[in-house]
Amino acid sequence: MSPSQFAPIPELFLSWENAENAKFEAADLISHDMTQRQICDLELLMNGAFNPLSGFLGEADYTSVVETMRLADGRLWPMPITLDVSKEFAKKIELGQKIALRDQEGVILATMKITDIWTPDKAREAEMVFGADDIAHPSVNYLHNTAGTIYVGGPVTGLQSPVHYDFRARRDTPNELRAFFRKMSWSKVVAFQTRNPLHRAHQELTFRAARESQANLLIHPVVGMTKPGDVDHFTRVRCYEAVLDKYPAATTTMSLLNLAMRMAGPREAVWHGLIRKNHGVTHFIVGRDHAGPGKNSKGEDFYGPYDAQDLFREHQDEMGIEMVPFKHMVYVQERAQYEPNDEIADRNNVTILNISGTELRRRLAEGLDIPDWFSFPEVVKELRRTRPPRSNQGFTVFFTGLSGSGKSTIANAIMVKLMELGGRPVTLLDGDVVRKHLSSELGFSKEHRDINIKRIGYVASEITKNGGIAICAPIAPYTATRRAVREMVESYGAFVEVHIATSLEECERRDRKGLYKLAREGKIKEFTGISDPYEIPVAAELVLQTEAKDVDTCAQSVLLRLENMGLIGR
Ligand code: PPS
Repeated sequence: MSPSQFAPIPELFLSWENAENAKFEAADLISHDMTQRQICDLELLMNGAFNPLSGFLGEADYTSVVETMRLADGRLWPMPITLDVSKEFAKKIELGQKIALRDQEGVILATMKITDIWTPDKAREAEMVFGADDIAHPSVNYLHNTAGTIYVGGPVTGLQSPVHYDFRARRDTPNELRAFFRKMSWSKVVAFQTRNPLHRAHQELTFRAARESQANLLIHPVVGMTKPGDVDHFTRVRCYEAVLDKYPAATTTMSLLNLAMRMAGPREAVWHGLIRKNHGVTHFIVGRDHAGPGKNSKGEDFYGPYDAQDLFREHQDEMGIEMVPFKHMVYVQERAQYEPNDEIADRNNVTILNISGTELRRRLAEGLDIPDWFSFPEVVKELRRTRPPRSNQGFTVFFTGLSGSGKSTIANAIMVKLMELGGRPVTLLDGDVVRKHLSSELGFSKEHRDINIKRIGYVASEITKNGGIAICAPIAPYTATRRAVREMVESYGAFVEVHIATSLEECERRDRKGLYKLAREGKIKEFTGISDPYEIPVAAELVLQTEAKDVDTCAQSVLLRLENMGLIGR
C-alpha cells in the first residue's frame, strides 16, 4: 500500500467562506459562458482529476503537450486541455486580467487569470494528438467546426463544482474515492473505463483483470461526453446499476466520471491512466482499440487495435499505474464461457460467437433477439426501453439542395404520405417557413445560414427525441453544418439525409420565384449556386435526381428508403 495512493490530491477550490466572497467579486468580471465540454474539463481540473494541471494550458505547455505529450517542465500529460473562445470574446480580454467562468445557466464556477492568448495551429494539433487532420475523427471535427479559433490559458481558482442532479450518490471526486479506498483498506484497485453498457464479455474481462492483479475492482464509466451516437448516460447508468449485483459487493464498486472523452486512442489511454491514478487507482484495464474513434475518411481504422496498450506500456512506470492489458473476449459455445480470442488453441473445433456493437445496434433497431450468452436480460430490457425498434422511434428526414430544386414540394408530399400511414406526429420544417417563424432576423451570410440550420437541427432533434418525425427542407449548403445537425439528431434516432440533386441549370431554368434572375443581375447577393457555395453531400442516405421525374415518383423513392432503413412498418 503506498501512502500517496490515499493522501488527498490537491484541488483548485477556495475554502467555502472565501468562495462565497469571491463569487460577489467575480460578478463584475468579464465572463465566459462555457461549453458542455469546457464544463467537464473545468470540473476535472478543479477536483484534481487532471492533476498536475492548475488551469487551462498556456501556450508553452500547449505546444509542448501537442508536440511531446509533456508539459513544458517535462511532466507527462498527453491531452491539451484548452479554453477555446471566439475572436469577438478574445478582443474583449487582455493578459493579466481575471475572467469569470460560468456554466450554461450563468452560475460562476471559477475565475481564471489570463496568462496567454493565442491562435492555435489546429491542423498541427489534429495531426499530433489525434494522428490525422481528418474530420471523420469526432474530436478533429469538434476542433475545426465547434471549438473557437482562439485559445486562452491561465491558472484557475475554483469557486464551486458544476451541480449534477442525476445519479449524485454515484459521482465521486478523486479525493472522495481515495478516502473510500482508505476506509475500505483497498490497497490495490483495478479500474475499468467504459462508455458502453456492460455485457457479459465485459463482466468476464473485469473479473479476470481483478483476479490477475489480485485487486479490488472499480467500474469507472464516463458520463460526461463520449462518442456522438453512443447510448445516453442515463440509460447506461441504469444498465450498470442493473448488473452491479452480479459483482461481489465486498470487492467491487462503481463511480461515475464526468470526463469529456476525445477518442484519441493511444494518447487517450495514457490520459485515462493518469486520471485514474489521481483517483487512487493502482491498475488500469486497457482493452482492444481503447477509446477508438471508428473509421477515418478512407474507411480505415485511425489506430492499430493494440497501439493504446503499447503507448501505455511505454509510460506506465513513470505514470505509477500498472496496465492490465486485455485482448478481445469472445464466447466459446461448447465451453459456455468467454475466453480471450487469441488464446483459443482449439479454435477449429469449437464455435466462437461474438456480437459487435454494430450488430447489437441492428438487432435493437429491428427488435431482433439478443441472446443470453451475450448480455444480461436486465441490460437488454433497459436498452430496448431506450431504443425501441426503429419503426417506433422518432426520426428526421433532412432534404438539402439548391433553391428551386424541389425540396419543399417533395417534402410536402412525404409529409402527407407519412400522415396517411399514421402512428407518429409529423412536422415539416420547410426553409421558407422556418425563416418566417424561427429565423426572421437572419440573412444569408455563412454565419447566419449556420445559425438557421442549427436551429432547424435543434428542433428536429427534439421532435426525434420525443418520437415524432421531423421533415426539414432548407438549402443547408455546408457539409460541416449538416454534419452537426446529424450528430444532434442521431443521439435520439435516425437521420436520413436526402440530397435533391437537381442541377443548377435546371433550377435556374425553372426559376419559380424569379430569384435566379435577380441573383444573376446582382440584385440578390450571396445567392446559393450563383454567388455563394453549395457543398455537395458525399454520404447522403439518398440522392434524388428530379429531372424528368414527377413529384410522386420522387416521394416514393424516399418512402422506399425509409422502409429499407426500418423506419416505417412493412
Ligand atoms: S439556408 O442556406 O439553408 O439557410 O437557406 P434556407 O433557409 O433554406 O432559405 C432559402 C430560401 O430563401 C430564399 N433566398 C435565398 N436562398 C439562397 N440564397 C440567397 N441569397 C437567398 N435569398 C433568399 C430562397 O427562396 C430559398 O428558398 P427555396 O425553398 O430553397 O427555394
